[in-house]
Amino acid sequence: MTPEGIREGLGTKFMGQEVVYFPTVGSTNEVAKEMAARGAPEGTLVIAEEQTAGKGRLGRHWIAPAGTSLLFSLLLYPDLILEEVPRLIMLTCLATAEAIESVTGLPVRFKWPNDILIRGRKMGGVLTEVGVTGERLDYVVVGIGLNVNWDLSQVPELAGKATSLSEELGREICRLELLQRLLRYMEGGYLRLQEGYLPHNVFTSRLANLGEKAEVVLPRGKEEGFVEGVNAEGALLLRREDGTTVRVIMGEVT
Ligand code: BT5
Repeated sequence: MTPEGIREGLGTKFMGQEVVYFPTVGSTNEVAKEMAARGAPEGTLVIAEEQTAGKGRLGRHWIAPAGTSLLFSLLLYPDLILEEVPRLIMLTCLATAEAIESVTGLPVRFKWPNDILIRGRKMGGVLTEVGVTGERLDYVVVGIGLNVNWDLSQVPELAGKATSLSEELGREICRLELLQRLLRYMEGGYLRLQEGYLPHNVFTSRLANLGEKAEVVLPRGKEEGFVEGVNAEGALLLRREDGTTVRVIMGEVT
């Protein structure tokens, strides 16, 4: 993958038209945030073959050997308020799912709020970071990590929980094709989002545990209930045994 190769035949207006490429970098999200501070254009793509400090949420790490994955961040300046950012996370998951399905035919499901699953195993994740001044949203960095061509059963801490496209398909796939499709879906969805499109119903329809019982670990305590869906604000809706519904804004589904 090269910046020229990524742009060639991409056909987007802005998504991925500016490419910042690294063989190795700490974290593409960190670079994208620096690019925001320098006023880089909307849709700037920061992509790396390898990250030495790949980030997950809440201080967790993202693991990927060099050249095996898609590891990238998109810099966006959406016309949204901070509370609406979960829409962009859901939209990103949907664009990713559509791109994966169109290239591989594999069914993609989600685990709220940001996991991309194939046959119940984590194949990718989304990490969104924002820049704010007071109430104003200055920028959003959307980071995406996708396991494409590598065997995760080799990693003891992920074995049985994670998977890749090559593991599921039994053959390697073209990362460039997947990336370009994802950028196209992402641009289309992003433009619709700016016009007021709400992605939560489609996102809900792809939840792996929809209608099932789930336990969610909250910042304080935990909640248990049947997964009813995700609302427009991106909160997970759980129906408790007593029939009441609780909205979970932050938590980990176990
Ligand atoms: C995520 O976090 O799932 C968001 C991951 C985002 C990574 C991208 S790569 C490009 C961009 N630049 C960055 O620095 N980050 C973004 P979270 O939900 O917190 O999940 C992290 C957890 O997933 C870890 O604690 C591991 O248990 C597990 N994990 C780590 N690497 C994995 C992998 N390659 N595949 C599946 N699971 C993994």
